[in-house]
Amino acid sequence: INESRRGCPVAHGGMTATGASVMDWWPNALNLDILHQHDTKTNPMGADFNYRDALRTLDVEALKIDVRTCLAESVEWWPGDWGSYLGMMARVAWHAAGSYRLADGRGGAATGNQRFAPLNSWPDNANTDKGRRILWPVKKKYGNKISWADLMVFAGTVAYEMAGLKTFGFAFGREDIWHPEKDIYWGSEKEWLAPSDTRYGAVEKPDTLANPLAAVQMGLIYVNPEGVNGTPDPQATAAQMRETFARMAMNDEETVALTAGGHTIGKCHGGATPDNIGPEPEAAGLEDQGLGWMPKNGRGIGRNVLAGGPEGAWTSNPTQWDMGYFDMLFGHEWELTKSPAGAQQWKPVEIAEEDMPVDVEDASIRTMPLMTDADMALKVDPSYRAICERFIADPDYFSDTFARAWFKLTHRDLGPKSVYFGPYVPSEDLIWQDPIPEGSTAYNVEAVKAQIAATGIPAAELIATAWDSARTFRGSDRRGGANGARIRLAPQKDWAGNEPERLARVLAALGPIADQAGASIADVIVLAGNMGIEQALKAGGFDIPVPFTPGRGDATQEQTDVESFEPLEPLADGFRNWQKEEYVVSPEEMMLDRAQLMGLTAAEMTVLAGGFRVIGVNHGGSKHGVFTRNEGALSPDFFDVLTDMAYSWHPVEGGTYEIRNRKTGEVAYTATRADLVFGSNSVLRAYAEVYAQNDNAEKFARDFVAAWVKVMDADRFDVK
Ligand code: HEB
Repeated sequence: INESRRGCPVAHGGMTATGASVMDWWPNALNLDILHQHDTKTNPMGADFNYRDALRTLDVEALKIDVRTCLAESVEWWPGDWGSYLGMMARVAWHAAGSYRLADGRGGAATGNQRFAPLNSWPDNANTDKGRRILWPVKKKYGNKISWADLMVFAGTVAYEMAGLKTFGFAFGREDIWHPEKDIYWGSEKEWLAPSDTRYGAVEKPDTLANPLAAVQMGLIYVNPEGVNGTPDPQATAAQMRETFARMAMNDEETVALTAGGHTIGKCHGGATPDNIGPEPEAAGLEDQGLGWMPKNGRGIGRNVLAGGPEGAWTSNPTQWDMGYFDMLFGHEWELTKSPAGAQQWKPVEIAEEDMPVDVEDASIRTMPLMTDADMALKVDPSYRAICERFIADPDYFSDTFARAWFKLTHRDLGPKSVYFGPYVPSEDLIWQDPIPEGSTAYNVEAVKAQIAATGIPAAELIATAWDSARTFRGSDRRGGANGARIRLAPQKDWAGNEPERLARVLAALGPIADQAGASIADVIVLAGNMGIEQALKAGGFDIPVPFTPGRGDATQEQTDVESFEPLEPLADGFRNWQKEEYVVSPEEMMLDRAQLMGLTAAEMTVLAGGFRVIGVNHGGSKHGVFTRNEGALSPDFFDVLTDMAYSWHPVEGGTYEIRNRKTGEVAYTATRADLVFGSNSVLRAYAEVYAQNDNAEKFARDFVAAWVKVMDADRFDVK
């Protein structure tokens, strides 16, 4: 046998299950893969496909009728509870949306990521796979005109409508991804549903939950229904709920409305023992064809389904939107019991026969209702209880609060109103949408430029102001960015990263120019930044225009939910070579994270950082990484020096570095980790070499301008 072929008859590229990845060998190397997700090669629709255009051809009313029919017609392979799929689809949508967290804007319903690992296989998502499979005929019929992401949320919303809720509205516009996301940190545990202890500083103090996480355990959407670490204690569960829901910007009232309203329809499925079900989808056999949790030993459908563990419905009429949840919770005393699957849950001490929900398969059989520990929390926690009492006294208020909270839950991560599509989009502006009034394009750009020039503000200050205004953008939930000019409002105007004193000075000069021209200050900030770049280009000997797209609007302080903007504060900005404090995460990792949120590629991150250094836009005027004798002019000098073997590199106290002349030992420059990573990481170094090459100076300048413009326009969904 040919030695090289022994052991394996095929090429190794296909052996995905064996061998260690590069990251496994060198776990401390920066993993730049997060910048290169959702590439055209993974997207079967091709570069020309535009989901918004496809939506324009969608017959929304016909789709709605088909979804309603689909939800009302029970299929044999997975019969609907009480003959329909209302509860199931509502949970599919809620679990899609509920993975969102405010801290980094990641997670949520806007990408259809529930189709992929890890979410498709999270223990808490058990049987959402059946929900999507039940929707498949509808997806197949409407094809490219409706994404999975939209369809799942739409189906959940239609489910509540079918139950009798007056919904607040619905917007289409979620575009599917085609492979699992690589940028979302779900926790460091290696075991599903591992106890919460490692994600908290102290489990009994919910606010010590590690950022950016929102869920209390690996593989859960939110809190553990059986209690903190599985031990029932509604007051302790309430504390975790409060923190967990706050991490997706839900207050107490929204939390109560969502939980009570959520559980007004549907049921828990604990009607079998765990040994009856097979592995989750990612671990299941080929014969399971992408489905998981399949019944293995005996009946596992209808009343014998197992999903989470607890068993039973919350209300007497679990397919109807009504006040039944509160009737049940407050009309009875509750005691601990266990489901057939062995899960902790609460049951009424006493209940009249006619108040018991009927069996999902046989309406002549009455079954025991349940409350999970999280439901009991609504009754036990004083604040939650007061909110329940208000809802009980005013059912219309409850319905409206739920409908609004459901809309927020399912649209929170979709982005600004300008991306909403379809006939059901509510006209009312909501504070969490970060509303921005429409801006003008009818002003004389050249005249404004002349006035900006007349202020005499140095280019670096104009660039820094524009950059700081734009850099808050995060593609994860499409919040932040230069549009709206919220940099001049609380809380942003006072953020240390924005150099408040310089910011106030620049804004004081630009504000009147905007007013006078009828332009938004948001536009003028960006235009001024562009002029700064043009000046640096010129000083570097380049004659390259910096394209400008007018039309941004100016938000007011009243249109700004100060608290919800706090997570957008930059704690570090590798591009301006700054960090607020020392963190456990390295400066280069923080730069990588920011670049991913801004939608930059690794090459764009490289060219921007290297260009910024020599223009001299470091925070506080620091000289780290300013590898040039000609500060202010755009040049590839940063990359020149970085790749020049005439120097050697030395760590010094305070976590910075000296770049010394190898022969004389003289210190030529100083640097941070956010500088030297471009020479040390093998992939970034490859890009640094491209920009250091003698033949690429012009390319460097053009790539720099393109990356700059990309950041300035990242949030312009109104013109995309
Ligand atoms: Fe819920 C279901 C828990 C919230 C909606 N939940 C359910 C269950 C559980 C729970 C355990 C069962 C599952 C099965 O299937 O088995 N939740 C819970 C918790 C929480 C919640 C713990 C936190 C507090 N939910 C919620 C919300 C919502 C909901 C927020 C909405 C809005 N859920 C729901 C529904 C259901 C459930 C609809 C039903 C499903 C069916 O039917 O299938």
